[in-house]
Amino acid sequence: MTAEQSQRVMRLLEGLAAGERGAISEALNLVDDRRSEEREAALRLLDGLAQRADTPGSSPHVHHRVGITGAPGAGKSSLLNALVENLHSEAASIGIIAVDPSSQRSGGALLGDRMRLSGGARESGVFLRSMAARDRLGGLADATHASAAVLSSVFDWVFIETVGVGQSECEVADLVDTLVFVAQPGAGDTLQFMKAGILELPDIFVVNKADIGPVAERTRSELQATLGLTGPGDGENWQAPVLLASAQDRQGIDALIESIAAHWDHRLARGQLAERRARGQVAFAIESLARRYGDYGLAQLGGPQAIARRLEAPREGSIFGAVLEIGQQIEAEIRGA
Ligand SMILES: Nc1nc2c(ncn2[C@@H]2O[C@H](COP(=O)(O)OP(=O)(O)OP(=O)(O)O)[C@@H](O)[C@H]2O)c(=O)[nH]1
Ligand SMILES: [Mg+2]
Repeated sequence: MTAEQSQRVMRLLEGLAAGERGAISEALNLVDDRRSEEREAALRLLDGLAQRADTPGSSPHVHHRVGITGAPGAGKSSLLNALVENLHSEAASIGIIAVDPSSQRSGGALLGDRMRLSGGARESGVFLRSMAARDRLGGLADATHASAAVLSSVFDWVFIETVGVGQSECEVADLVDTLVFVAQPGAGDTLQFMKAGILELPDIFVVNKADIGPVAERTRSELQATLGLTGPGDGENWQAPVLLASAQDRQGIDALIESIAAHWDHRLARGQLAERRARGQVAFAIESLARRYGDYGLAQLGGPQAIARRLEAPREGSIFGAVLEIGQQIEAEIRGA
C-alpha cells in the first residue's frame, strides 16, 4: 500500500469515527472497488474498523444488523420506511443497504429526502446506500458484507433490503443478526418456501398489506400452520413469529420492532450472535478470495474447505486482516509455482 493510500485509510477511519457523511460514502466506494490497487486499502480500512471499540450509540441495539427480504413488491421498502420513522423518532441512528432497489418511489426517494437533511449522518441519523446486483460476476454477499461493516461502525441499526429468492436469501441470512421475511398476502409464498426449503431461514415473518382485507389474515394462518410443521420451539430455540402489518396504514410497525428486538435479546442471551456473525464472516472471506483468485488460487492453499477451517480457527486480529494475509500467501504460491 502506498503512503498516500495509508493516509487515505487513516483519514477515513477518523471521518467514520466522527460519523461524517462524506467519509461514509467514500468508505463505501472504497470497499466496493474491484481494482486490485484499492483492495488492500479497503481491507486495511475494514480491519481498522473491526479493531476499534464499539462506538457508543443512542440505542441499546448498537450495530444490530437486520435483513429485510421477500418477493418483489411485497412492501419491503415501505415497511423499512415505517420502521425507520419509528426508530428514528426514538433517536436511533440507521444505515440502510438496498440491494437492487427496483422501486424508485418507495425505495430511494422517501429515505433520500431524509438524507438531504443538514448536518452529519449521525445527526440526521439515516443513511441509505443502494447497490445494484446486476452486472456483477458474483460477489454481492462480499460487497454487502463489507458495506454492512462500514455502516455498522457508525449506526445503531443496519438494515439490508434484498429481494428474497433462493440463493440471495441464503446469502443475506449469513450477513445479518435477524432476518425478516416480508410476505405478500395470497401470493402462495408458503408453498414456494416449502419447495425451496428456505422456511427455516427467516427469524420473523411479516405479512404486509393487512389493510387489503381477510386475505392477509388467511395468508398469516397458512404460514403459521406451515411453520408449525417444522416443529414447535422448545423455549431454547427461537420460534419465528408470523406478524401482520400494514406499511401503508402504519399498523403493526411497533410490534415488528419489538419482535426484532426480542430476537436480538434471545440471541444475545445465548451467546449466539457472535457465532452467527463468525459464520457470515467466513462466508464473506471465502467468497472474497474466490472472486479474486479463482479456484486455482484457492487450491494453492488446499482449497476452500481448508481455507475455511483456517478462518474458523481462533485468530488474532480481524477477518479482514486474515483475508489480506491469505491473499498474500496465495499470490506468493502462484509466483513460486
Ligand atoms: N395496500 C398496501 N400497499 C402497500 C403496502 N406496503 C406497500 N404497498 C405497495 O406495494 C407496492 C410495492 O411496495 P414496495 O415497498 O416498493 O415493495 P418492495 O418489496 O420494496 O418492492 P421491490 O423493492 O421492488 O422488490 C407499492 O405500490 C406500495 O405502495 C401496504 O401496507 N398496503
Ligand atoms: Mg424495495
